[in-house]
Amino acid sequence: MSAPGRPKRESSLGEEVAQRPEGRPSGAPNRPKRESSPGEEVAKRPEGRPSGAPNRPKRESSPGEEVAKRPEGRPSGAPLDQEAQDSHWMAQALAQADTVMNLTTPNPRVGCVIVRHGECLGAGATQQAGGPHAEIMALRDAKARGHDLAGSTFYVTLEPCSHYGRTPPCVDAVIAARPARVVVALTDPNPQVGGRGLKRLREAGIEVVQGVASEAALAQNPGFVGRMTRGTPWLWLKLAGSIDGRSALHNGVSQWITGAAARQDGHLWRARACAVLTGIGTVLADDPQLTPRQGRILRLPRKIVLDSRLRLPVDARLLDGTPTWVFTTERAPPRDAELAHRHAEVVRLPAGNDGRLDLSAVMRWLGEHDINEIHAEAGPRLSGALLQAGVVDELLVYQAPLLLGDAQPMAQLPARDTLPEGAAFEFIDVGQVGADLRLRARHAERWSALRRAIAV
Ligand code: AOF
Ligand code: ZN
Repeated sequence: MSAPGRPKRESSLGEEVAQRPEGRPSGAPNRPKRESSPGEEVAKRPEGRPSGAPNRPKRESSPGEEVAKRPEGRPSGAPLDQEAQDSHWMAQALAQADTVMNLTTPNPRVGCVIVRHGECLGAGATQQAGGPHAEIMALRDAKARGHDLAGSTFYVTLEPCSHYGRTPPCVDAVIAARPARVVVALTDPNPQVGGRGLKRLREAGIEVVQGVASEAALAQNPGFVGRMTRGTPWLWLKLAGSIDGRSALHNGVSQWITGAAARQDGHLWRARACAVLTGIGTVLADDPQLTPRQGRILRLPRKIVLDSRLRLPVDARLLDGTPTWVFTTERAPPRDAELAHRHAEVVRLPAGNDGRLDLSAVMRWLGEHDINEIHAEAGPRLSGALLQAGVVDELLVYQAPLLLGDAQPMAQLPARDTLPEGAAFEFIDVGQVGADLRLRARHAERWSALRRAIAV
């Protein structure tokens, strides 16, 4: 936050940039006052998960948050039947996965707990790609505590893998521990696994239960499941503006529309994504860094710039050594070598009919290059184009309690003569962040398609 008397200007992406003449001092009248320090508020949140605003609630289950409060061990009160026990312990496994939301890409976030007679014997979550999977971490934890695991139950949020990837098959290690049961939330949509892990367990005489808390597990890994089943990443589009949906005044001035807490919350979402995507218009106007600067930064997301004429300046602030892809068309000038020096790889794709980048082709390319989740944060034109191209899976919208009147929209979309049939998006989380609202809405059809693809 800027010190009094040293105003900073906020870029349209909510980043502070060097002061420019039009910058309004931070104490300006229409800058809402925060009741608590947003920094503190964010710091209190559990690890790395884009968070929980105070009055968060609603329709999407947020397993990590709920179970984090529960003590480990036998569920309290009357003895639970098998189904209730399974959902209790699967919630613990989901909470494990929640701790690695910002770590595992391109692998899914998976959690595992090993239980016997109501006692947790070991727990773990997937590590960085190339590192151990959740089951191996839980096995190591149980071993370190001296437990023999014969007759135990493994709760895993994804089917144990059966293939040699960067690591050996988890299913062999699980079978070797001689559990009586393995309970999984999702089957693995990776065609190299695809049910073979569960088959191996059954063949070894282990009881297998599948489909426990599968929707919550899918919500932790929409990108991995999307990439494996439809070939493209899961993309959320961050928008910020006023309650009348405006992102800047008619003259382009946009600073301090949403407050510091909302901007910090936006950074938590950057930290979670595999890549942060923006357009060249925003880079030229605001020179953003596109780095996450809040939450547990366990690895840096890649950066992606959509730049059909390859105008990206070599001294752009976002070129800070983080691997970057610059998507352009085949006709763009040959600047590949100078950008390569700045760790930016130029990716040339055929232009669409309008001479611009074909956004669906960009998404397919990213899916082929192991990108699970994209945080898109751009100006009204690219935001509108992403929506028009039908590549937006989720909206992450911050709205300040201001009305800006006839001004720039959050997303530039063509006028319509009729109302669209049925709402494309459905709210999954609505809450307040500082003085602003945060709305999350998921594209209903794209979510249903994901659920169908993995039989949830
Ligand atoms: C599991 N447990 O915790 C995860 C699994 O290259 P590797 O060896 O790391 O394998 C990656 C694949 O393993 C990934 O594509 C997915 O199918 C599965 N992820 N499996 O048993 C885990 N993260
Ligand atoms: Zn595995």
